[in-house]
Amino acid sequence: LSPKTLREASRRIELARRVLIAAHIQPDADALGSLLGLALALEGRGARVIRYGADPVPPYLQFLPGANRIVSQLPPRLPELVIVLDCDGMDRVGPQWERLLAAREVIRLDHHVTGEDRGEFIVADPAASSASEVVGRLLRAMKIPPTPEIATCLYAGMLMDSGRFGYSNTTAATLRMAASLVDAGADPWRTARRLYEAKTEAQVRLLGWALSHLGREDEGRIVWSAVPQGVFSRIGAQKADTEGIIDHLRAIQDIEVAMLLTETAEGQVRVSLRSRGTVDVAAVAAALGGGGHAQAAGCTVPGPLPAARRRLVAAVRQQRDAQTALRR
Ligand SMILES: [Mn+2]
Repeated sequence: LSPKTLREASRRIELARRVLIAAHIQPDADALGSLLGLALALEGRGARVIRYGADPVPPYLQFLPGANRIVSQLPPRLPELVIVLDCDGMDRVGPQWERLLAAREVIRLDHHVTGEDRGEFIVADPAASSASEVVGRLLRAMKIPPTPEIATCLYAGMLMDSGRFGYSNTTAATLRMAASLVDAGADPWRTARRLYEAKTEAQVRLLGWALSHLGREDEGRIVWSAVPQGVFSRIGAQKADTEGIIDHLRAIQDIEVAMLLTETAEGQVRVSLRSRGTVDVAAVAAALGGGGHAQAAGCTVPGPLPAARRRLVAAVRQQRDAQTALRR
């Protein structure tokens, strides 16, 4: 991500008086942290900001400043500028994504290997930990000092997407940005408690079910768990309650790929993929219509669960073989 791109983005954003900011469906801490942090920063400059999210804010993220101001309906007339955050493609915004392209200007700010360009101005750094980190850099370029509220939003996004500063996307720049947000008023202990120690009983039970029903392939190099729709209703869990389960699967020593499959009410299967680095799971997900990073990716495939699982295992093997062939 070049300073020139950041300057160009700041210039375009500074000109706008009315802005709509959106993030992806099934929002996580980075989607909402980057959205809400940027919204507060631009409001501080006198802009009028609409915070848009197609899906509701999960309860554990309702502490983020401004979370209660997110609307799920697009206004009849779009503002001159639309900013889309934490999305590797415009369609991640939800069913209304094509309408957003009607705005005079669309900027997409992200930290994924970017998907197709739909005519928007793209500000993406695949080496950044999170969209929140990229927003932090944008605010620096715009010379906007973060308030404690802005710092809290961005810090939460960075903490979650970096795996509490433990994933391979954590760099010295990540930690410096995080430190500057703590200087600005973010509270590491309070934020970690909100993100990681506010689970419902149903979430913990769902985790227990997923871990006690895990399966393995290829001498344990691939581990998976597949949660049928019926388990959600029996436990009283929501689909957002699967957040974090995949990290427990990945924690098993000597695995190469961990997969979490969850059946939706419509009979589709949502797939989360994690890799220890030997298999590029972004390529696996992309082959099945999804996307993400080399070590963390996802896709949605048709059900039923056993067929989806076999398809994913085959795709992982194929990708592993392709990479082995390349190395020879
Ligand atoms: Mn993110």
